[in-house]
Amino acid sequence: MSVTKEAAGAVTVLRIGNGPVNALSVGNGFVTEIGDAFAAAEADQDCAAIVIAGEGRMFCGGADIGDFDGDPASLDTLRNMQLGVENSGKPVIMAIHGVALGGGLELAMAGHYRIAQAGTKLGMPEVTLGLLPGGGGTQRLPRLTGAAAALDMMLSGKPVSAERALEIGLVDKVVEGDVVAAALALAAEALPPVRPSGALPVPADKAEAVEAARAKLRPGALSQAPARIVDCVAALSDDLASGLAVEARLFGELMASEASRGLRHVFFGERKVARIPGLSSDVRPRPIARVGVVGGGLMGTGITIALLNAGLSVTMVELREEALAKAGATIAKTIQRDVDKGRIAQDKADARLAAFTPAGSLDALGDVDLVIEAVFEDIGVKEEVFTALDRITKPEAILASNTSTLDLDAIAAFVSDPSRVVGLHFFSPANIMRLLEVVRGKATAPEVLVTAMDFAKRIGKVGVVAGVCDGFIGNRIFEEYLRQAWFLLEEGALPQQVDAAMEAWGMAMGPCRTMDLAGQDIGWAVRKRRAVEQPDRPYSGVIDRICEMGRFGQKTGKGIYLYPDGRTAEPDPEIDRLIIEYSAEIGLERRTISDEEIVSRCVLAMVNEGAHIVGEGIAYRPVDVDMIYLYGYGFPRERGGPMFHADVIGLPAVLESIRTYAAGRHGWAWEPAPLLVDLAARGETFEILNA
Ligand code: T1G
Repeated sequence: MSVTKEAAGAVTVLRIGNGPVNALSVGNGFVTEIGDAFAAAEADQDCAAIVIAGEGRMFCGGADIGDFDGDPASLDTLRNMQLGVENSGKPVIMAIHGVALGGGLELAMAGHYRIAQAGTKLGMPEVTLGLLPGGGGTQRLPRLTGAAAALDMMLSGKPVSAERALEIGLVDKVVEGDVVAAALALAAEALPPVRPSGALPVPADKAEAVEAARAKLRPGALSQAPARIVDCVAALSDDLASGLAVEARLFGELMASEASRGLRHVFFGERKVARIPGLSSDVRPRPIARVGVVGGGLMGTGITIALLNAGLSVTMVELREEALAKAGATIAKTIQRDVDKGRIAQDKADARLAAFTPAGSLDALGDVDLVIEAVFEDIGVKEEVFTALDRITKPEAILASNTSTLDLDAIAAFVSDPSRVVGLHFFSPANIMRLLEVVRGKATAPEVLVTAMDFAKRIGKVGVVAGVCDGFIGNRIFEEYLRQAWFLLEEGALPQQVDAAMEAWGMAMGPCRTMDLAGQDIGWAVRKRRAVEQPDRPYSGVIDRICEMGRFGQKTGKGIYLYPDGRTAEPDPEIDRLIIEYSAEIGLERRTISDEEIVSRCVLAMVNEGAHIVGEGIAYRPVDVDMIYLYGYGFPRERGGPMFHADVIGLPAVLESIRTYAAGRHGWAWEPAPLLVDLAARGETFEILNA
């Protein structure tokens, strides 16, 4: 952590440095150090102007998110430092490069002038953390850019380019070269007058922009940050201090909110899961340049697109000529769609397509660094493929299976050196879903695991390590969630009630609709297999009755719901009747089931299975379970994940509910996880295991 001072003639250059993103940490004294260095420069008779710049690769990535679990007043230190900058009697020029985000952009706006290096990103991502810009951003940004542009930045959380920042008045100049030199040149030209952003007038479009933004707010949203941001802009007046006071108060409310605590947990969580406990940092990833994908079906195609989008060279092997041609056409069409939608330029699309090589034989994979197998979920087919790959590929090539239901250790045994086998379980659609379960087999070498995790980050996925068990982490939990959903149907709920309750609670999609989308036949296959492997853990038979009718969901036009237009789910009275008749058939008197019970049983089923999984060492930490459920199963980010949510409820209360269910119908499904029992008894939380 440092603030270095350099005199350039009559200009003092302060460079701020604090870790990888120059986070404006109050806790470690960094903000105070900036304030002290600034005050010294201002008092320096030989100093006529002050330039502030960031050390390393960026100006500043924001306030320190870790500071927010403490006292909200800690931000006053940051606010006061920024006011000191803004009220300086000497002109202050901000030299911005890399990124200026959140509190970092607020610091830049406390300056009198802003010069940005071309390529810089400037943004207000606080809303993604369930917060609002609490360091004066809601009061200064609209004054610089107008209320509409400011609200767009603060409500979307998306950064703007340096050029866009120039257009809207957020920066005064964009330069190609050294941004500090440009700032010094500005100061040398003609000493610019001080120009406090906070002294600028309230933007003329305030009322109209606030009204338009309010109209777009979602009243039932789990995070109230968007609404509070609009409130702060509505509070803009000629009295800057009163607006800042409203902002500080509302920031404190949001900081304490469950939604923000959940979102901040996710921010750190998605980075924490990248760390493999107990692995020496000198285990380095192998270089991966050329990848082979085996299988041109839905998954193989999606995986190939994801890899091409990440700039990798991919050879797809599909033995069936027609399927290979179809996959190639889908790949080309998908990449071209990104051009048509303005997401990428044509030359980038052409480069991606040029990196794709279709092949009809596994012999084409002789020089790849990694193979990802995505063939039919049958152990015999896997054996054929891996036996051939063992013969054809380089000894140092990593062999990965995308299997979601088969035993990875059994697959690894088909290879003479099983240490090079790992699981890369993608989620469909593989080019869209960010989750990647990295399955470590008994024999998987540490270097292979590290390479797989590095590869996940490189292709823009959230990689989470899972041990080998039936369903790894995500699907194993998902099956307990579905088990409760199907029991609820036979006990008295109907599909639309179960889905509506879960979606009102925050799930992106209810269980019935989800399985109609994924394919009821896939769930049916799992239940058939488990009926043999785990006969003492039956599911409700009601869902199988629907499958026996050939109603596999959206892809067959009918599932639990009807899909008259092929996409929109409509309740089907015939299925409602089938469910009611099924209850009678098994002699079960249906009862009215509350939405609260639906949510409680579905969510606590996830929590309990997650606790089993962590306790068994299949997941390293509870936060790994959280990230899997957020990025693979549509769990609401504002609730942080199943395990984080259990901590919010309190583990003793969670255990009490589970014990109540364990004493009830199908209580065998509610065997409390030993880890949960232990933590609850000690008054501890899952969080303590995330360190
Ligand atoms: N606070 C604390 N730690 C942070 C941080 C932050 N703002 N930003 C990054 N880190 C850590 C991160 O956890 C990781 O740690 C390391 O830095 C590298 O991060 C008052 C209230 C800036 C685009 O939301 O978007 O200001 O895992 O791997 O890929 O109004 O970090 O190595 O231990 O992500 O190069 C607003 C959050 C905060 C921006 C760089 N700012 N950060 O990406 O590195 S709230 C943000 C990012 C606020 C004010 C409000 C990205 C990045 P570790 P990284 P990167």
